[in-house]
Amino acid sequence: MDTIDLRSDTVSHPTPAMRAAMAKAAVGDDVYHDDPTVNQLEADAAALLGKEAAVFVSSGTQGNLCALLAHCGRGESILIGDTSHIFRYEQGGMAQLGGILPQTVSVQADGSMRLDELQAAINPDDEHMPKTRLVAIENTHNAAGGVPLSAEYTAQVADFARRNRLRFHIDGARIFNAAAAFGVEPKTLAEGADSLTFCLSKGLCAPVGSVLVGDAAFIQRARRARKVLGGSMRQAGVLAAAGLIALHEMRLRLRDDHANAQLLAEGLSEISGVTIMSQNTNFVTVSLHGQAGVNSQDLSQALREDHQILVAAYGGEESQFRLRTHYWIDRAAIDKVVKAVGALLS
Ligand code: TLP
Repeated sequence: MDTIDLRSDTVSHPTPAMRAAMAKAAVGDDVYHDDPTVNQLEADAAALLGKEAAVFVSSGTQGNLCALLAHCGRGESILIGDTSHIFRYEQGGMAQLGGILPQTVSVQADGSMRLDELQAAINPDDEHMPKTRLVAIENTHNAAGGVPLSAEYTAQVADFARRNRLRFHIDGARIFNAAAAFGVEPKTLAEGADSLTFCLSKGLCAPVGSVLVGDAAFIQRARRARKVLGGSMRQAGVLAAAGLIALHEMRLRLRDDHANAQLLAEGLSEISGVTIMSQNTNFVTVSLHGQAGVNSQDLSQALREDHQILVAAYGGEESQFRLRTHYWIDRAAIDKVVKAVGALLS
């Protein structure tokens, strides 16, 4: 990748090892459970997350929706963070397609939801109200700036769910970043959850795919949901082959991305006009203030045109932009970005 693309970790391309593995992947018809590479990916994913079974899906959005459709019925509701990806950026698929209602709870700066607020949001057993069926958390939390949620917090939510007879789902799109940040095994962050979706196609570089894990009966229901969503694939082993490399090799290097994000934040913080709003895992959120003399849209355009550097600018008066590191962003790229921003704001 010649361009330095920091808009998201979703932009990461497959590695040469992935392309080679895809070319020689053993395949079969996955709807008949005949694809050995998909079967291997699902077995390995389930083991890594400490669950009985797994299903390979096309995206994080599809994995989350399959989970909600498998856990909840029409007219039931879920407790979900007000800034969560599932609530804000998945088109309300649960309501559009499943008749499931979201009941939002505020997400705190550390990505958590307060347990007393979750408790207060549960509907009483009253025929006027949708039955609250599930609680979902997001780890790492995207809108909170990639902040990882600890195993202790996850255990508290699991306990809350058990006491209230709710199912517990984790949108773990970046669960391996959280595991790397805490230095724990991924299964530690899934303990007590009934289901978890994780993505192979973000910082892990696979071209396509996510995996949903849970117990065997749940995964059977999720497979039915995947089918009706048009998500059952045939010779998907070519994709799963890249997924296996993501799971076993790329997962183990995420700390490099976190270190690079830290370097980037440190470098940018020296530039006058720049404030680092947050730096967690592989995310850096930057705000420009008056001294910068430009807003984030202008800066992002100049970075693109003059330096082939892509960042995601947003916010009106707040004028923020976000950067995310991934496999294709090395230390030399970090230096270039810091120099380019410094030159444009000088
Ligand atoms: N997030 C994308 C955009 O959709 C915002 C990104 O660039 O970060 N859960 C979380 C926490 C996510 O961040 C995303 C993608 C998803 C689910 C959905 O995954 P996909 O894009 O595979 O459907």
